[in-house]
Order: sequence, then structure tokens, then C-alpha cells
Amino acid sequence: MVTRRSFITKSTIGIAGISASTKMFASEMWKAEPCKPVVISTWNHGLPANEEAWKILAGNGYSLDAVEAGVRVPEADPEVITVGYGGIPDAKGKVTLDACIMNEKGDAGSVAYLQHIMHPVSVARLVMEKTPHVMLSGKGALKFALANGFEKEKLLTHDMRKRWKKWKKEKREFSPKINIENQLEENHDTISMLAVDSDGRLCGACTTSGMAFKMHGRVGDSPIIGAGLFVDGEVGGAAATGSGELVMKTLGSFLVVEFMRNGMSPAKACEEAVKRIVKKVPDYENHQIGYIALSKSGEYGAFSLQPGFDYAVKNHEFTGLKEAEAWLKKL
Ligand code: SD4
Repeated sequence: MVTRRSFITKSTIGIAGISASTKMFASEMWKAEPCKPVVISTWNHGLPANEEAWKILAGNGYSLDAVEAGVRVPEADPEVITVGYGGIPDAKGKVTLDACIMNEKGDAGSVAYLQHIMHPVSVARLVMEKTPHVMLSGKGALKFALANGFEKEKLLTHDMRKRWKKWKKEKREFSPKINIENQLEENHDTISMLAVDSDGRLCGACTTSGMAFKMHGRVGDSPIIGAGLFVDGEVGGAAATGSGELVMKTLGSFLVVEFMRNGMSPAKACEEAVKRIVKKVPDYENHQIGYIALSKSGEYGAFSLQPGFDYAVKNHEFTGLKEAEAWLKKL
């Protein structure tokens, strides 16, 4: 993202060359400043996902196609054990997936508790485009996917089966951990992605295998429109990662977008939504929550509850990971 310093440098050069007829107010220039197209997504698995999305965005494609293509990367990657194929199973050893997608017009599609399908985000898109509904779940969602050409696949990998067996033997309890350096020990990490294309269309997607060893039948925030993801094409979009129950109780992504509607920057809006959790949820210190947000003009930001939440960014000026500021600062 362009820093204020580089903005000042650029705008000084710009002002010198502005004729009377093209004169802009500083506030208009500030608004015009963010760089489009842009894609942002949660955690470091967002890096390859952004690259895939960028292939579409860089060719002036539609951000809906970009976010779908982007999040399909970790969905298909067995090394990403918190999304799609190779995801950590629930307490019964079943991989159950949640996903949703939203376009700039406010159309939305979602699937919850979907089994055996590698790309739940694409099923969610079909729910949005082909049905009069927003959300399908469980067996109905599976039937819909199969009827639309998706194949039934085995999503539980050998490694995950081994890990689940070990958990069953040793722990048998649901214990979300905050951030884990060692990917093999990871127990949550949804991919949420937001993108604005060169025509200014803002879309988002979110997909996950949910919290590790969750109760069978549990659905998190990720497929809930307004919780795991919300997009208002006239304002901006927001998406979440972390303990879904806390996001659901505060309808986090919707809240972030409403704060942006009222004039907050994306980062400030994310911070306020984290503060709402701090205020309302007594055991918030035992959880991680990360929000990312993107304005329709391409300004982005993030904020988390605990330190250690990073998000991936790609536009014409920057490619890489950024660490979000956190409410509970590092010691
Ligand atoms: C959920 N929010 O199911 C998801 C889990 C997650 O990183 O990973 N977030 O609650």
C-alpha cells in the first residue's frame, strides 16, 4: 500500500503539473490514491491464492472470478490443512466444509457442512447463480453439487486420519489454539479473500474446514453472510478468520463494513469490530480473530485480537505478507 510519505511525494509532483481545469481537492486526491486492482487474503496461504486471483485481475477480469479462482488453490492443496482437501476433520473424523461468496451487487451464495466436495466455494457460487436461495447445507448441498457436475472425493488424507486417531486417543477435547508456528499442529486458518478489479467491482470469498475436531455437525462463521464475509459494492468488503463463534456472536464482517460506511478506514473498522468482541465476549483472550477489509476504492487494512495474524496483499505496488496490528499487543 502506498504510504502517506509516498503519497505526499507523489501529490507534490502532481500538484505542480495540475492545470486549473483539472484541479482537485486534496481529499479527492486522497480518495483516488489507492491502487486498483487489488486482492487481499488471510494468512500466508493467501500468497499463492492471490497469485491465482491476480492472473484474472491483471487481465482486467472480474473480481468474482478472481476470488473464486484464488481460494480454490488452498482448497485443493493437501498441505493447507485448514481448508478443503486435506483439512482437519471433526470429532468424528469427517471433513466438513463451509464456504461462501458475494459479489458487488450484494448477491450471495453459501454452503455449510458440505462433505466430499473439494471446491465448496464453487458450489457456493452456483447456489448464488442458479438457485433462489442463499445457503444450502449438508446432504442437500452435496446433492446439489453432484447434480451440477461436481465429483465426490475423499477429502480425509492419510496424515489427517493419523492425526485424528492420535487426538481421539490422547485428548478428545475441543481446544482451539491461538496461532501456531508449526503448520502441522495448526488447528484453524480459514482463507478469506477480497478483491477490487480494474472496473471497481468488489467481491469476496471465504472457505474453510473449520475448527479442528469441532463437534460433528458444527458450522462456523465462514458460510454465514455478514459473519465470515460481507460485501457491499458501494462501500467495501470485510472477512474474518479465527474462532467463528466470536465472529458469529458479533456479526463481525457486517459490522466492519458498517463502520466503513460511517467513514472509518478499513484498518480502523477492523479494529472496532475486534473491540466489540473484547467488550462482549468474556473469554476473548483464549481466541484469535483476524479481520481484513477492503474499500471499493482499493484501500485495505486488517486488525486482529492476538498478535501473529498476517494477511497477503497484491496490487501493482506491493506483493507480500503484512502483519496486522493486534489488540493484545506483543509482550
Ligand atoms: C471457523 N472461522 O470455522 C473458522 C475457522 C478458522 O481461521 O479457521 N478460522 O470458525
